[in-house]
Amino acid sequence: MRDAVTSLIRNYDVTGRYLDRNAIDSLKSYFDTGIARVQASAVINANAAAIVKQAGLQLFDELPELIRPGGNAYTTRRYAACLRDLDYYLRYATYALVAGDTDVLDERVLEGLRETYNSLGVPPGPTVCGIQILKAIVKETVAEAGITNTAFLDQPFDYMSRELS
Ligand code: CYC
Repeated sequence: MRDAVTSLIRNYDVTGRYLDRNAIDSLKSYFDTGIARVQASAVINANAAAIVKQAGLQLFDELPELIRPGGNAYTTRRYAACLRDLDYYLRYATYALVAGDTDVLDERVLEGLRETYNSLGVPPGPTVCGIQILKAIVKETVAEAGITNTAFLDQPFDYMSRELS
């Protein structure tokens, strides 16, 4: 599992280079957002249950066919699996936010997930919709907590969305 610093060092080490201007700029931007990343993850952590609950309500409100007979989230077991998946996405997003790197998402969330979803008929479009709803609620919640300069919040959610599309 890599973070912004170990990823960068690995890239430079492979080619035996000293850290150049680009490296310094990218390290600087990571460290400059460091405190805000930690604060945002603390806010998400404190509100995780409410964020997941609201995201689920909004998802099923926008796509009610998911919870009707024949929908992939129909039956309480599958409804619960869907909320659990949203909770996974949120929790791993906080790890990626603090790490400043999406490697943890590849390794722990996305590896093999598309195949699993395919075999269970979990629809990718609505899953991506759920991840984007989570992102919007997270941005709102973090902004309400008074944390500014939070452009970095999009990355893990958009990355998971892209990989599942
Ligand atoms: C199922 N979601 C699953 C399964 C896995 C994951 C492995 C199959 C096994 C199980 O049911 O537990 C996902 N597991 C993960 C992830 C990790 C992991 C991401 C990384 C930590 O360990 N259905 C919908 C919605 C969507 C949904 C669009 C919610 C956003 O219609 C999710 N996932 C969903 C559902 C199932 C599922 C309904 C159960 C499908 C079934 O068993 O028929």
